[in-house]
Amino acid sequence: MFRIPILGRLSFMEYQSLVLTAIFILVERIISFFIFFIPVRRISRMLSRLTENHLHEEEPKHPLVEMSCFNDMVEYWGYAMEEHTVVTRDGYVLGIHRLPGRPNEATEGPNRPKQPVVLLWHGFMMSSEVFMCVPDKANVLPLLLADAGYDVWLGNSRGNKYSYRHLTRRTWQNKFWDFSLDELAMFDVPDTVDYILAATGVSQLAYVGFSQGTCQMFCALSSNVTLNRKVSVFVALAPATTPRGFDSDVVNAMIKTSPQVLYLLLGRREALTIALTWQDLLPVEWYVGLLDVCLDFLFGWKTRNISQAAKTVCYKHLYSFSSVKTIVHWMQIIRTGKLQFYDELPVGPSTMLRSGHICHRYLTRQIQTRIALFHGGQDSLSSAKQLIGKELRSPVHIKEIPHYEHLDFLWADDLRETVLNDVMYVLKKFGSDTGNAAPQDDAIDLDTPRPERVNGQNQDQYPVISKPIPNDHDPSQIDHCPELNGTVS
Ligand SMILES: *[C@@H]1O[C@H](CO)[C@@H](O)[C@H](O)[C@H]1NC(C)=O
Ligand SMILES: *[C@@H]1O[C@H](CO)[C@@H](O)[C@H](O)[C@H]1NC(C)=O
Ligand SMILES: CC(=O)N[C@H]1CO[C@H](CO)[C@@H](O)[C@@H]1O
Repeated sequence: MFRIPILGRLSFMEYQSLVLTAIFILVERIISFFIFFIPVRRISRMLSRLTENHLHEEEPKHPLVEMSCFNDMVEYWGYAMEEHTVVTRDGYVLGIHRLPGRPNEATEGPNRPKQPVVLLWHGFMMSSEVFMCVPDKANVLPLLLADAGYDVWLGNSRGNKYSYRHLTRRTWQNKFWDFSLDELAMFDVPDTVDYILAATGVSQLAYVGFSQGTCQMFCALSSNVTLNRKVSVFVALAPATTPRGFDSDVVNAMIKTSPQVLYLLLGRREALTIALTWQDLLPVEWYVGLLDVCLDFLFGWKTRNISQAAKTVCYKHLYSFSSVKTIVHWMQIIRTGKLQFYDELPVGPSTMLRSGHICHRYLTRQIQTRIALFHGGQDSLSSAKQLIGKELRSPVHIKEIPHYEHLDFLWADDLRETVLNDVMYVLKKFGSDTGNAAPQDDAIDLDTPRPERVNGQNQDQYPVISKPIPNDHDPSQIDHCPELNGTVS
């Protein structure tokens, strides 16, 4: 059969879908080119009026719908916030956010008590907004944590809305976007952790990641021994390390192609900026509908557990910039089924080259930090099964929510009862051994029936634990990996 050099690994069917994808992307490029010249706001308003005629009794919109940045959202809830900049060792300038405490609480001055610190990190092509934009206050994790007495920090990966800067590279240059998951794990995560520890004066922090936010931490912890000592507990929401792929055949065909083809289709810089154009152009109801269709097409998610009201607010905060190289890296991971470094070798028919080539893996079994996993039964991207099975040593807490898909871990209506209460419990139990402070007991008000307190020792009777927690992370139960012997005390 006739085979084309780079696309040689594709069957004719896959080749067809790839061509369709190319045409689709080309058409989008053309549309966005023209949209660039026309007044987007006017068209958007026109379209809105069109839809309003259809919806007679329109509900008043939540004020958060109109807010386009993190600061406004925090202000809306009446909390204090700070902005900090982390300069990574390779020169990227990351904008990170901090909620230092409860509303109207004195957060300045030398008398400020040391609080336990928690760092939240968003997923792929997102920003820290995804944690803040939830319209139902009971489900806003940063606020819950701030109320409970934590010093809450939110990270932003390089290239996204809040980290769109580099000391010397410019965002229109290809080299600005020359980063994959490796750089997130090697620079963004450890450098942010170091910055926060220096700023707060504590020796350890707790980390809560969502999706790619978990993947980058798994990579960082398995390749950096020092970091293991600086993270007290790592809470992984919807962990994704080796996702099994997409629902759509077109996209699966893209996975099989070589990086060259993806770079050809998507360019070498920011990925899918078109999403922002659609977001500005379409009335919010249409945009929500469009995104629902896309999520169903790509991943088979039905998003039934996220209310329409939550979608109207949250979907507007779903997309932020990332690099095409990160997409390519994810595709490589999906194709090989292994959590590995970005593979620089062009994958082609040249099997000769491959025998002399190995792609390094991130060995998650080496991780010493305590890990808690929260995963969904309906989540097509979840890698919890592999992680629990053999990729991790005993996690300290595992909970499966059978009806949850990926995004439910951010925005589901019953998030508080199913996930957040448990997260608070895990953080309280494992996340505060800073040697300096523990969250004040009375401050944690979870609206759930709490067991009677006996001499202040009630922690172990807390409700809703799906798997018994092994008695504090006992190091003797761990089979030490030879590489790490003696390095971690
Ligand atoms: C490992 O992590 C530590 C702590 O965050 C950081 O200071 C150090 O630079 C990292 N090392 C490497 C090689 O990335
Ligand atoms: C690693 O440490 C364990 C326990 O301290 C010890 O039994 C084992 O022999 C060590 N392995 C190596 C390769 O040093
Ligand atoms: C409350 C609610 O709508 N729950 C739904 C969550 O999603 C599952 C399937 O994905 C549905 O069966 C539930 O009804």
